[in-house]
Amino acid sequence: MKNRISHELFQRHPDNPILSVKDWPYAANSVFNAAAAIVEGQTLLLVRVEDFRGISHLTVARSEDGVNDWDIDPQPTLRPDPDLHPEEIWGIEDPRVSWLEELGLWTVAYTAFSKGGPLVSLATTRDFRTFNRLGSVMPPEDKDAALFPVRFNGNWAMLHRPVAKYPTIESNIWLSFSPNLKHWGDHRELIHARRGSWWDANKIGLSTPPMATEEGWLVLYHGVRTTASGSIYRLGLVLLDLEEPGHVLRRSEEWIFGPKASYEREGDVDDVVFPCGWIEKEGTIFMYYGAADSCIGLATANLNELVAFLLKSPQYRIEDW
Ligand code: BMA
Repeated sequence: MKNRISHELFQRHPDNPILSVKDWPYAANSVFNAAAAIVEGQTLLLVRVEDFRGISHLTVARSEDGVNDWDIDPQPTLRPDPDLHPEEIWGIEDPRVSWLEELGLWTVAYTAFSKGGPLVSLATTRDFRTFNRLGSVMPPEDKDAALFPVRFNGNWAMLHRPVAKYPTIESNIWLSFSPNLKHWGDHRELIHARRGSWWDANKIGLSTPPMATEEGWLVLYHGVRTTASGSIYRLGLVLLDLEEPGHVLRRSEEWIFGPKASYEREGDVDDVVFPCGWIEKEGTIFMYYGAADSCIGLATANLNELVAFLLKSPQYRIEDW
């Protein structure tokens, strides 16, 4: 199939990169790592924009078809606010959004770059015009967070990625719970980085928010392979139990998407595909990803194919990792 590389399950859009600084209404160094949502029938991206100081903020782009004719806010939509939130001193990055039907609210989980390192912050919004900050919810170093859209046994749930220093430096995905979105606990390690020569050895992180399917929660994550010439960011899939998200059902062995196109291979940070948002329209997944920390690509996949692929993947055994 055209634009599909080897075994990859996602197909690059022929217009890629679909958004870059050329399209931006104000000067910026790079636009990448965007959250995605369907809001009032339009595709909405909450885009990480890096300015010429190296500090990031978030700006909304809207489109009818999610591919073309983006209507981009003329000024930053959500800027870091270090006066009220000192943890945002070095910027806000990599948002993931989830719709909480019960509250009639979107949550935005984002990385606040504090003097102590990156940490997880939360905000809520109804319209992506005004935002209500809940502040920091996880201490550094922790990032790559997103909420599940529903409660489990009365508690909200969040996936996130702290960095462990013991027994070796290792980054795994954790699951935590909260009664009120602000105070989080009952932390447990959920998905482990593999070891050795695997594509997702030693460092993994959540990519997009978990998506409900009949077979379970579909989770897209990134694995970081360290090589002599830098890191390679690639993507894999996990399926979590619908009722018990702390139970991992399946995990892909092979990566399902990785940097291959020139705009993914070369940029401010080479060899990076970094999705923070995906949406589903009539059985098709639209995955929006930062490419080489410089621009935004779109790749699509059939939801049923993703789930079928995962159901053929081995069952997850925590003791293996
Ligand atoms: C990760 C995050 C992302 C970034 C990626 C590649 O650690 O900081 O924002 O896209 O590295 O540089």
